[in-house]
Amino acid sequence: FLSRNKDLALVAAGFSGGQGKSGVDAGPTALIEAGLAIQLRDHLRYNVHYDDKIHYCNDIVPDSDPDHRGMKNPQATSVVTQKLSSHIFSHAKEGRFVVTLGGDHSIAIGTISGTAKATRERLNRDMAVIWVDAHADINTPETSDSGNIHGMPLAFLTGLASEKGGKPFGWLNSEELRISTTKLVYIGLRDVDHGEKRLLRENGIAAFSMHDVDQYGIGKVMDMALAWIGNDTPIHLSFDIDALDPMWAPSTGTAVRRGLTLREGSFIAECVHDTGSLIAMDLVEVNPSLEQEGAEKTVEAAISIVRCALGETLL
Ligand code: HAR
Ligand code: MN
Ligand code: MN
Ligand code: MN
Repeated sequence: FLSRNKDLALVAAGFSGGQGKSGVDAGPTALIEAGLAIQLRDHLRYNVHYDDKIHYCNDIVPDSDPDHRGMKNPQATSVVTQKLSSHIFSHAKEGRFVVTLGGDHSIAIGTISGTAKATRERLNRDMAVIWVDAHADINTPETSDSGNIHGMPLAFLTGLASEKGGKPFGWLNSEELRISTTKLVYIGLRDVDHGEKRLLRENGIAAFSMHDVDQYGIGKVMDMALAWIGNDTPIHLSFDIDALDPMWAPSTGTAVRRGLTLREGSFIAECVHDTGSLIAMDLVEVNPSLEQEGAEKTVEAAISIVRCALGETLL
């Protein structure tokens, strides 16, 4: 359904309200300034739709945003992700491959709900999500210690943390915006909270931790991950740069040691491209203001992950 699709929408989602550190809103600008859009056009020969705007940033947030169920910035994050969701949907329903640059990982609430809905409308299929991250990002507001929504997107997207209509994330109640826990696969986990471990176990969610990467090697892990998803299932890849070891990606808000090498991260992206089923990707949590002497390295790593997911290194 997608092979040889060369129409690509590039969306810059510079939002930082899903966590507490400023600077991650400048992630998209750093990636664009380092030449990402030009490389996708001239080198990888995509027909890139990019409106030269950093969308949905911190400028549309409400004046007053009291905590709700322990969540910080609930209204801002809701407004931003809901706008992002319909923007992503409008690109994806035209059959464009959508690349979204974050921003913190809360933006995946918008990107994944948008592509899930478009995939249902356009292909009449349920989409799978490959979540590459040091963290599981599946806390409910009640299991979260931090209240940071970037640690919760998958709880909202799977319905594990649903809200009543009228509440900040009540807009996600529509089934067409959600994904099934059976179609979610993790790779790279190494910093998972207690409540999250229980959610993964109780819902039988497929998760390949760094321990599994060491035990089986990244090649076998990708075979198993893709076998779980099955052939001909549309895939949304959500790649948190903190999945990589801080040696490769130091400029990120919650760096965790013992991570993927740049080569392993690139291999994941290549394998997903190689399925021919990739319909969208997010590249999130690049924060150029942290560990500034490593910012360039982090940006380069992020760009090379995107390029690999778009087929650069395959012969
Ligand atoms: N699990 C922790 C929390 O919920 C940390 C979340 C993580 N940070 C991220 N997301 N960068 O992957 O607060
Ligand atoms: Mn656009
Ligand atoms: Mn994340
Ligand atoms: Mn993370």
